[in-house]
Amino acid sequence: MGGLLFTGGTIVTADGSFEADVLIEDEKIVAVGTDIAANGTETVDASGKLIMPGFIDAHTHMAMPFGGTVTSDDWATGTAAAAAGGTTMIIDFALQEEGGTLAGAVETWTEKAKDKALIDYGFHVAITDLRDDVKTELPSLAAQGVASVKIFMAYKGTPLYTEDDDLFETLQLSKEAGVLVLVHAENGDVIAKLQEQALVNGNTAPRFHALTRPPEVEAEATGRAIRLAEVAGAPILVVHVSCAPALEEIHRAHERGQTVYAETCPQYFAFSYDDLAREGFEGAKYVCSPPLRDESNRPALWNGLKVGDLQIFGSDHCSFNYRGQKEMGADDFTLIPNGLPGAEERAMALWTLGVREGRISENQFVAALSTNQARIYGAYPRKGALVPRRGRGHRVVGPGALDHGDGEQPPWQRRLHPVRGDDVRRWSRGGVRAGYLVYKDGEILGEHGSGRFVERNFTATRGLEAKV
Ligand code: DUC
Ligand code: ZN
Ligand code: ZN
Repeated sequence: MGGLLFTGGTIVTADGSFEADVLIEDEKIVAVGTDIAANGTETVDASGKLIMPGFIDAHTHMAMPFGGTVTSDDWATGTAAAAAGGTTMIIDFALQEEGGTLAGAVETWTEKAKDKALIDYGFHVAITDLRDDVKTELPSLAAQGVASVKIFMAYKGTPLYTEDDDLFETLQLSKEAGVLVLVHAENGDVIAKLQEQALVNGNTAPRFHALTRPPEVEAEATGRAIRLAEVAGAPILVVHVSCAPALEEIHRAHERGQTVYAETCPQYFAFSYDDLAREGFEGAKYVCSPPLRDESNRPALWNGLKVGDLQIFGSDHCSFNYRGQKEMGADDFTLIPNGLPGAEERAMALWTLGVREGRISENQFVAALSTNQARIYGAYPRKGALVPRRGRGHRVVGPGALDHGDGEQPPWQRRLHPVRGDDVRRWSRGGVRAGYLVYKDGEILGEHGSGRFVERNFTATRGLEAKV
């Protein structure tokens, strides 16, 4: 395969920024330096552009059955959206089916992904039924390169919901197996009770989604999960942290020296409870869990990203159409499928609201979108770094231009997104995966099915307890 030489760009890594050329050959970065000779290699003029490691989005839900329907992006449209946002690898949630095994979940998700993925991918398995045979099976995940599992403390009354005893045992078993446990931390019992009371009182509008999931139920579950991990002596990762009280629990754990990783997402910075409370049924577009919060939470979340209490920024891409899907909850907010897209908008949102506003540095931006994701999820340095490497293994690089145009809505953008038309869209000019361009100037150039499964593990690069 021919190479690619990027010239004249500024390399931005998690540690610093510097001027350099980048040469990619045979799917690997072979040189980063100045005045690299082209020798006939296809050259991309990256003057005035920033070159960053390909972004990793470790929080997506493609073609996932949820809330009585299936997310509207499959692995073709969803990975195209991610590629357009500079992302070159996703880690998606493979759901264990009722009565099914963990291997079955990986198999089902592999079928969904393999002919459609445009970029590289991995899986976390969402454990929904910790039977005895599943406990025995869990350690085999690490050997398959699936180094993380997820537990839902919310969604009582659905197969996702998990009680504390199973969460605790999952933490114990995962620690032994070298698997990281992710938690969706909201108190499912309290939410179910508040929802029941809201409906009895005729409170059916979308905004009651937030009013029945107040910040305290997220904070309580976050603190509980962290303490259970402490008892188990296991690391833990809290996904989609949305509010200051939950972040306080994480900060306290860090002060105690506990290994707690935490993610936040673009929707908690771009939108607020006011969007959920829009006129009529418009608020349904903004229903996700944890819900959108009051803007007063934002300074704490920015500070969390800045000081490292929040190490990663994932999209929680979980798209549903307004017509026919969000509308399922027209008379009852509890039936509105939970989720917003964001795989494409994630980096733009963090750049526009974070770096451009001086809240975080461009290096912290790269850390949250790429390097920390690779480190925490066991893919570093094959992913998340811009360094020359010997030997086999493919490398990624995603050059992004800071100018962003308007343009027509590209075909993969048919999903509903509240920021459509906003000035944060379409900023990434090109994305490279396995040494060739998958996306350039609004066009998808890669082939569906060319994305590869990336095995992740913690033994090669660091212990689970290592600091990011
Ligand atoms: N939250 C969402 O908004 N959608 C999918 C699952 C989740 O936890
Ligand atoms: Zn979740
Ligand atoms: Zn999610």
